[in-house]
This record gives sequence, C-alpha cells and structure tokens, in this order.
Amino acid sequence: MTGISRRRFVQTLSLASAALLAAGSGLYSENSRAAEFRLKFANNLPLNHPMNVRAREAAKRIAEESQGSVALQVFPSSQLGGDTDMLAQARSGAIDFYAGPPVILGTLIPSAQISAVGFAFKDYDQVWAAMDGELGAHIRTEIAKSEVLFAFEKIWDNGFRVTTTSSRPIATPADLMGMKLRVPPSPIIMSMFRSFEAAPASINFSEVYSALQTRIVEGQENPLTLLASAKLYEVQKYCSMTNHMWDGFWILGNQSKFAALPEPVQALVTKHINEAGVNMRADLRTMQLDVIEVLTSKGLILSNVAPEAFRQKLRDAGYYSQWRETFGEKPWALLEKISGSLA
Ligand code: X2X
Repeated sequence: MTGISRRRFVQTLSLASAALLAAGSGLYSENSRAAEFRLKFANNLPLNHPMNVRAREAAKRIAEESQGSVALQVFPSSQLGGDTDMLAQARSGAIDFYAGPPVILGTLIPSAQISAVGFAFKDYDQVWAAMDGELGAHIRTEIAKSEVLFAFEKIWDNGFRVTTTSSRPIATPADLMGMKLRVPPSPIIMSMFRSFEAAPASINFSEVYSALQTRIVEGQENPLTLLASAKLYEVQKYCSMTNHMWDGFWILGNQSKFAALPEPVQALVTKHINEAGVNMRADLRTMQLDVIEVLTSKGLILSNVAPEAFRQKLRDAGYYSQWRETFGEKPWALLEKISGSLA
C-alpha cells in the first residue's frame, strides 16, 4: 500500500467507525440513507465553470468515502445570494463554505487583499509560488485572526483580470477616464479604477450580466475564462488585455461550525476541497489554451495594451504607496519577494 492509499484507507476506516458510533447512538440510520452531516458550499460562478465541476466531484467523493454520511451541497451562480450576502452567511454559519475572492474578502479583512495588488504577479509561476508559499500562509493567518472565518490551504483560481466594454477598446489609461465600469464590491479594485479616473460602480457578480445588457455600466473586468463561461461576450464588444491583477478564491469556512464536526469529517472535507482546488487550477489552465479563439469566434474584439502606462498612472496616483501602508512593510516584502519591486 502506498502512503497515500494507506492514509485514505485509515481515514475511511475512521469515518466508518464514526458512522457506526452514530448508528449506536441513534443519530444515523443506514436505511434512511440520510446524510448525518449536510454542508453547504456556495459560490458566485456558473454551474459549468471548473470551480463547480470540481466542487461537485469533491461532493461525490466525500459521499462515497463517508458511505453517505457527509453530504456537501454545492450552490453555484449566487443561488444563496450575491457575494456580500454569502460572506455574511459564512460569518453567521448559515453556509458552511463560501468561495470568497480575496478582493471581496477585503471588505471585512483588508489585509487579505494583498494578493490583488495591481500588476504584481506576472504569471502563474509567481501566483502559485506566492499563494502556496509564505504570502498565502500570511493571508490565511490574517483570515483566521477574524476568529470567525478560516481558509483552506489551497486557494482556487479565477485568473488575470482583463477589461471589457460595449463602447470602445481601452488602449491607454486615458481611455478609462470617466468610464462607467462595474467592479466587484472590493476596496482594492475600486481604488485601482479610481486611480485610473474611471467611474467604477460596485455591483455583485450576480447582477453583472444584466447590468451590462441594460447598459447601466459600459464595461467590467474579469478573467478571459469567466467571460467565456458566464457568456459575458454576449453583452460586451471589446476586450483589452489589461491583465491588471490576478484573483482567486479562498474556500472560507466558519471556524466554530467546522470545529464542531468530528475530526474524520474535517479531514475528509479538507482533503477533497484542497484536491478540487488543485484540479480546478489545472482545468482553467487548459481552458486558457483556446479561450482567445473561443471569445473571438463569439465576436469579441480583443486587443493588447502596454501595461507600463497603467502602472505609471497607479504610481502617480499614490496607489502603491497607499496600499503598502495599509498592508504593512513585512507583508509587502513577502509580496515583492515574488513580484519584484512595485515602487
Ligand atoms: O465578481 C467578480 O467579478 C468575480 C467573479 O471575478 C469575483 O468573484 C471577484
């Protein structure tokens, strides 16, 4: 038996004994096949997105390995509410797990946004080195300090954010001036687009498609793979490859609710959530290979930008110095260790 399969075997055994114990105390009946532990996992992404494909796969494996005693219920597409709501529900314990973007978590825990500093990470090697390394560990500690939420070890991917509009392509920062642009409810993204002198409006993702369709806003910014899976190309014409920041999703849990679960259940859920995260990162990587072709075939007009002009505009606006002060010297040094100097 390999180390991993032995561990899995032992884990299955301990779960089975937990189920037996529960049966003895009348909590679990094999005949009813009712799950003893029902755990809600909520997120803002479409059902077809790798996040939900892998989350449902994790749910299936968790059910199998616990012989049906643990049911992970996946709620995609903001079914349980927009992000602001889901974050509140994760805090209250009404939902067990919420896929929380660092940028939105920033409304509650400002230090969690450090991974979203503009133009910090150049590529995925840098992203995973930071997020699976010291910077990620620092952020998870900051999240845990809330005493309400915690984050599983592996952050899930969303991607490098690009800018789309229905009105005109963005080539230089000047093109953003006065532009009505949807941004998530996120202090750090809001501050970036204010620095660009755009007119950012904070709207939950659940409302983005209709806000673009009815032209309440001219544009928005999100990764290419999400433009595809959420079909935003149907309501946008231009896409500028601003790649202005990377963003992901911490899988956030409620500390006291999770601690109340039996340890074998905690271990099983932790293993499969982290595994699903690693797998969905790879799925998005594969999607990225042909996403430009897919979006172009849907009629989206893609163009490149020179990022240096955008960075300079942020420097001039004091964006970097302001966020450096917010995050503090030590965390900033962890970031720059990966990104290089951001001054
Ligand atoms: O709301 C967004 O734009 C999204 C889906 O990218 C986030 O979750 C931050």
